[in-house]
Amino acid sequence: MKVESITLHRIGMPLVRPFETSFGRETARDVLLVQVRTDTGDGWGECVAGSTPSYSSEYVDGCAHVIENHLAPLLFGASPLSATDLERLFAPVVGHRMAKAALEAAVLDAELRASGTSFARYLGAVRSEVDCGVSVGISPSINELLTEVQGYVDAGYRRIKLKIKPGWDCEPVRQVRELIGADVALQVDANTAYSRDDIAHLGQLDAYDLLLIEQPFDEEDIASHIALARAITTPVCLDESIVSVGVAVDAIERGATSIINIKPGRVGGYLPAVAIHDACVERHIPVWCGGMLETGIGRAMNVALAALPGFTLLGDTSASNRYYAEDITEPFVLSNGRLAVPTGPGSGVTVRVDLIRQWATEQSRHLSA
Ligand code: NPQ
Ligand code: MG
Repeated sequence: MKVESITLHRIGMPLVRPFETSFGRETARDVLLVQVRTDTGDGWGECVAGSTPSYSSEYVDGCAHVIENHLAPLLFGASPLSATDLERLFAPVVGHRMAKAALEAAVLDAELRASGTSFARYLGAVRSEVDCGVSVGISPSINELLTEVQGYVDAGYRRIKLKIKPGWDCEPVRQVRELIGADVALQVDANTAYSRDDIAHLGQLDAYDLLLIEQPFDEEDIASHIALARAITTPVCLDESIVSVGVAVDAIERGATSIINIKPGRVGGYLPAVAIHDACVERHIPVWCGGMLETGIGRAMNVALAALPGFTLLGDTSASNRYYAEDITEPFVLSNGRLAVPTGPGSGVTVRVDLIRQWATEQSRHLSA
């Protein structure tokens, strides 16, 4: 396959409700979409970076710049090309995994569409539908949080994840546990908002039968996660820290994490994501698929990934309407707490180019050799 040109589309998608985490509050999703044209047809990918470097060091303008100036030239210079070549091809560019992942997704989509293969089949899915969880933002009040959580339980979500930060942790968790009862799975995500001095405080969460506590400390601070894992009974799960197979194996072997959140964007693509999955399966570490407020493009691919055998915990693979009133593909609709894994070639979804034009926040950029 040969990549002939790349078009970068930038859109703003209004969220159905603001999404607040320990690092900020989003009211719209600023998304970079990547469309590749190859000699065998088109493919689409999505960049999961946010508009500011808050979740991680990457951000949308930075990703667009790296793609245009550093990654696209490498792609145009390589022929013939397969998605499996990309990790090596992009190796001269250090880091910038979200930018690399967006291109990888688009190349993979084009390649799989051309061969009539679905993402699910190609990645190794073993399920035709996946059980779904939902991530619930920090609320203006506990009452509003309880109303929102009840809505998700009523909608059929099988697992609730609460965003926490200092000042918004034990009491909201206690009241949500009381509301949903012992049978609904519950977990929390701090997005690095705590420090090592908070270990005793975080130990109070052990009272609420949580599935896990996700990334309480800095991305680079593996040592504090080891100390926490030794001090509390709630399992520690890393998200932001896990950027590669090497880091994943190191964190597991050192006892920093007993569960891993896999996000293809954070680790450089779907192929690195599968490699982390495989390393975790080998070490009996359960994994689950995270979410980055994806459009239907990334959502379709994530649902396929979440159907792999090691994804034994429920992901943040929610329905489209958790975030968006209208999606840029066919919407993903929850049925009995599950989403169907797409079966069509590539991602299996069709991009609504009319909506991309309507929601564009910048002129599309066309890149070619
Ligand atoms: C997480 N996601 O697991 C992330 C954090 C997150 C669903 O909880 C713009 C870009 C907004 C990236 C909001 C969920 C974001 C974002 C939240 C990432 O940590
Ligand atoms: Mg997280």
